[in-house]
Amino acid sequence: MQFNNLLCEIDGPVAIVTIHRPKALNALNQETLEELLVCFQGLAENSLVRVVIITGSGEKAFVAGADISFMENLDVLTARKFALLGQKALSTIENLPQPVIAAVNGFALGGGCELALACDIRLASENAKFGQPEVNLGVLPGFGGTQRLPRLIGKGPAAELLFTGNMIDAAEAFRLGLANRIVPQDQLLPACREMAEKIASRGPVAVRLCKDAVNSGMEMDLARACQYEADHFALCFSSDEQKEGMRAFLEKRQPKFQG
Ligand code: DAK
Repeated sequence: MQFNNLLCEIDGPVAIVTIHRPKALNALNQETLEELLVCFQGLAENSLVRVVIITGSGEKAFVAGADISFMENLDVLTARKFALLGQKALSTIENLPQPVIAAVNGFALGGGCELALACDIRLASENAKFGQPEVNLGVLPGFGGTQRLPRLIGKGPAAELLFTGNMIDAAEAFRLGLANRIVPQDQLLPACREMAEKIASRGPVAVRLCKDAVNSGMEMDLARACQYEADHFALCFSSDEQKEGMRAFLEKRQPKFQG
């Protein structure tokens, strides 16, 4: 797939999507969001891709936010259209059948932090900085940040970040549960790739069902969510994957999953 603001490489079972607008610290304008949407819609249909990593170009920024020069002169209707486009792109990433790992390699601010929040797992470089500075610009987050951040780190810590617009470093993001892990900058992509390859080696149907159970279950009460999990668990027994996984364990060998 060829894009103006994205690079998408597929290497075996892992796809790496790089947002590439280095002059604007990879800020998200309309074209970049449209490309992200098309790119992830394509990856959703590619059954050979088992895990996706998303990162930003360069060593300074993951994504420094929605593009402020693009947003400055939006009117009410185009602002709403822009917010809906961003939300659609991010919900396509969140609901991608395959797991998505954010390699947060620098500033993840505003729409950039919201993009990282739409991913399943976030690994941060030591120089990463997270924040929702929209209130400094006289707006609130428009790509789901007011909803995903409290769900991930809890209402109080999310409210503090959202209302103050404070930027936090990788250590604080890790303490809050916003980053799963911190790694040196030069180890970030290798660490993401290692995690991606480990996930890709597991039962692909089980991983997809697991992701759906986590995401869908978070929106249900516990009883319904456990029922949903039980239905997904039962579904695994219709697959060759379950037979191969359990047979391999009993035969004391590594499973060979076909997907
Ligand atoms: N948009 C556009 N350009 C940006 C940018 C951004 N978000 N962030 C940085 N740049 C550009 C800078 O303008 C600069 O361009 P030139 O001057 O070289 O042409 C270049 O990237 C390098 O940036 P700096 O010179 O500022 O670099 P520094 O190292 O000094 O500072 C920084 C790095 C990340 C701390 C700083 O650039 C910064 O504060 N950037 C803005 C961060 C920010 O406020 N992000 C949140 C954006 S607001 C909604 C839809 C969406 C949203 C809200 C509502 N609706 C439609 C309702 C989402 C909003 C946001 O994400």
